[in-house]
Amino acid sequence: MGFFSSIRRIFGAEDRRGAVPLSEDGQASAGPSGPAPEPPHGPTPEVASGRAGSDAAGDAPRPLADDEAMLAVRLREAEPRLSAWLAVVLDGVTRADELLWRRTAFLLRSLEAPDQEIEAFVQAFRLWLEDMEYERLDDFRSELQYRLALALDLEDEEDERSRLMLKLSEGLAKTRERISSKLNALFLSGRAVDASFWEELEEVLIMADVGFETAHSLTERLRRLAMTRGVTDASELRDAMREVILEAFKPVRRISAVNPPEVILVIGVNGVGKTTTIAKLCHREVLRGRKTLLAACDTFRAAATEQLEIWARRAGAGFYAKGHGADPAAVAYEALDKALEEACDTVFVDTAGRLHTKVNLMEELQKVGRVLGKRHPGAPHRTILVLDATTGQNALSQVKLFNQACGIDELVLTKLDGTAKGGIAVAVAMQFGIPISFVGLGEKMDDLRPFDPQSYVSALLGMEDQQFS
Ligand SMILES: Nc1nc2c(ncn2[C@@H]2O[C@H](COP(=O)(O)OP(=O)(O)OP(=O)(O)O)[C@@H](O)[C@H]2O)c(=O)[nH]1
Ligand SMILES: [Mg+2]
Repeated sequence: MGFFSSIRRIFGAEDRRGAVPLSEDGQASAGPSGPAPEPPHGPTPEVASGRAGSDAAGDAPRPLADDEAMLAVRLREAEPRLSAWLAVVLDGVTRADELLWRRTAFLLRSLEAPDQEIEAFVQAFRLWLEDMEYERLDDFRSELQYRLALALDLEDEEDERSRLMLKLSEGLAKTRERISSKLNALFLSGRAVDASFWEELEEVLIMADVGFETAHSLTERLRRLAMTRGVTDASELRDAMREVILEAFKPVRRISAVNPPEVILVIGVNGVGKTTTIAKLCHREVLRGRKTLLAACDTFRAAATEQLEIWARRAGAGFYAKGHGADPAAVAYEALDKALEEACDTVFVDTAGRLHTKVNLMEELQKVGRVLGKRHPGAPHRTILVLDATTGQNALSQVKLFNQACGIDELVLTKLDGTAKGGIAVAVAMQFGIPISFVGLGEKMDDLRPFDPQSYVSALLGMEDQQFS
């Protein structure tokens, strides 16, 4: 079981309008630290009703310290969003110290999280900060919010979506810079939709690296749409353009009933970010309370095993390796032995980077896949190809050849933060119809986010003002 089972119930209930589910008297015994609380004063919104005490450990209520009583009032008055609650409880916190632990525990107690789980959350975060050697709040605030959002199952909330939008928008700034002034000039009110319009549009799309074929096909689709709708003014095509690009993205299909562990094979060319992506995905799994194991099937690079082991330790996951030079398929088989024995929920299989054009290396990958399936029927349940967004059009041939060899279920697009050519996502989506599940927007653990086509297209085309104001 993961963190905050009770909170998930609260947020998962029909009443999601609710403000902070602060309980006036439902406080359980003391959290990890801090003074004994007393019930807060002031008006209590409907949230207190019916929930008070439902998940408390049953110990006698403690009085709230003065500052906590004040914080409780401010929490109740704050907008019911995680970032607003954090702004309240982190007021005055500047670094990783006792005040931070006290305030984090206080927030979670206010949300009626069970004491034991609060303690575990705080302890895990504390260890992680020590390990990462982060001290200043600015360095880890985003990670704290990310962990809370995952643990509380709030990732789909508007709050988290706008954080993703912001990140994507920052990440795609370079691409947008290249194309947005041109797009603005194109979709100008009063501009005629004529041959030069279509020509320019195709050029702008090519500049964003959607590729020649995709640019052409997008332009054609938009042209047909303009004709059907009888559009003559370019400004009316801006939203239609968005629609046309969005059609390219297929939703990610999730297999609902797998026999655990779910095995995820991660493949791609050298240096695209496979191991980092596994670390980030593993981090998400662990935060969701899933027992996870990392299998070090990159036996080619001496440092690869060590790199993965460090990530496993940081994330709190299990780890299996045989060392440099071992047969990757044998490592995969034995890692599954261990995962089955230890009743793991999820296994990530890291593989060595390889050129998609090297037949013998692609065969090695196929063998890993076969062996996984032999040990655990149905495995690998998901095969993820990691693509580096900065590589541009070469990504297309990588998708093609890896897909032929292994059958790809999902794509993860990394390094979108550093590219002036973010349009590659459109190209791969349109040409292969393979869903993009996550995007990498930096090197930190919380820099991997579920791919949201709407936010992506808005950020790419510089339309966030219209969409998210
Ligand atoms: N800016 C940025 N850097 C990233 C991202 N993902 C990974 N990286 C960096 O890319 C580099 C390579 O990452 P790895 O995870 O080692 O790549 P790999 O595919 O496992 O590499 P090989 O195992 O050698 O094939 C590292 O420096 C990562 O920090 C991302 O989303 N954004
Ligand atoms: Mg690697």
